[in-house]
Amino acid sequence: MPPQGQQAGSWVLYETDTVNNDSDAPVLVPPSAEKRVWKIVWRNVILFVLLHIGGVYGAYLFLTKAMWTTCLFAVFLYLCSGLGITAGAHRLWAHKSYKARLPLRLLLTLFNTLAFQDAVLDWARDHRMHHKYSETDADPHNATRGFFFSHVGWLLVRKHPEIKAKGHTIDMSDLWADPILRFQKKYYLALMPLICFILPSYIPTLWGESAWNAYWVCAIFRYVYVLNVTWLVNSAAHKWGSKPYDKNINPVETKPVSLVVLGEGFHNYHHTFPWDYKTAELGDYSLNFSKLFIDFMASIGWAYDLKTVSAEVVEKRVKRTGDGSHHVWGWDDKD
Ligand code: ST9
Ligand code: ZN
Ligand code: ZN
Repeated sequence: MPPQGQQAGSWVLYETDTVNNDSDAPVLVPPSAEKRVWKIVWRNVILFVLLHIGGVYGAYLFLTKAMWTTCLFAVFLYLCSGLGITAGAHRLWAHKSYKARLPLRLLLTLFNTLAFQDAVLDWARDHRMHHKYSETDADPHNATRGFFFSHVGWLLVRKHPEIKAKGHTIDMSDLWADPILRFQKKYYLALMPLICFILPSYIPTLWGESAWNAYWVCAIFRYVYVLNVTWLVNSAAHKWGSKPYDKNINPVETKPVSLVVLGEGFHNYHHTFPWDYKTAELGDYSLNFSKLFIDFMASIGWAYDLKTVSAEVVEKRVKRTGDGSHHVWGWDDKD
């Protein structure tokens, strides 16, 4: 049983050493794994199990039976729906790391609905909680509860009461002011099935693909794939990798994850500087397709006011809180 007042999963400063009871000095208590009640939502468990079985079947058809044009279309849908999350829900709406003109906001709303990760207004609310209360019970996918919980388990159980209790501290008025996002939320139950499942199953029939293959490959497999790579940011990118910018937090830098999530695996940087539109220090295009997309949109004037962090600020932070793995340390050695 944790000491009274301790919030499981977070570092808490105590007035006295309640563990050894022998000091009046404040102590830091590490994140604990306090037992939590899992109120399982069986409907979600069943749907996600069926969805993943369908995803495996879709992957089989992708590798063996589907036309190459259908496979190419599935990859195209992966990139579009991925951008709807990375460039849209995440960098534009949750973090306001750049601004977008109407055509881009419309395009990203379409892409976002294709990704079916719930309405932007809900996604961004959870994500703002994830940053503000990172790795505490008020973080919807609190990574201190283990890989499975942060990957998918959090979508299979009722939310921790702390999320609802602290939820009111998150200001969402900026996003509620956007009529496009209100429209998406209001009509989500009609728009999402049409854009995420029906159109991807129909379009490949225009070049002679069977609706069966199109459904399993372009709708189900593509959806399950994008879900899982997105979830890797919450699980793997909070677990395995280096911490060049802040060694005191769990999020890490991971290139393999970055590659599949279009540039979102530089997670130690992102949690340190969440307002940077690159979500990475350098934003190498090969590992950051989302940056390429936003830069292109900026070049045609659809994106503007791109926020970033100066090299000086990054370097200072690296030296103050980094784990020593950043190349800045190498430069120091040469000086
Ligand atoms: C999905 C989302 O998969 C994935 C998000 C991943 C995020 C990744 C972030 C990493 C960085 C970006 C990297 C991107 C990489 C992309 C790569 C792409 C290639 N604040 O939720 P309810 C209150 S979705 C404040 O029902 P339950 C509020 O009053 C998959 N308040 O809680 C709310 O009412 P309302 C498809 C909050 O009943 C009420 O509580 N979708 C907050 O405990 C009830 O909320 C699904 O499968 C908050 N944050 O149920 C749906 N939250 O909303 C899955 C709640 O009316 N979800 N409140 O205001 C569910 O079924 C349920 O939410 C539940 C919890 C069972 C999980
Ligand atoms: Zn995170
Ligand atoms: Zn973020």
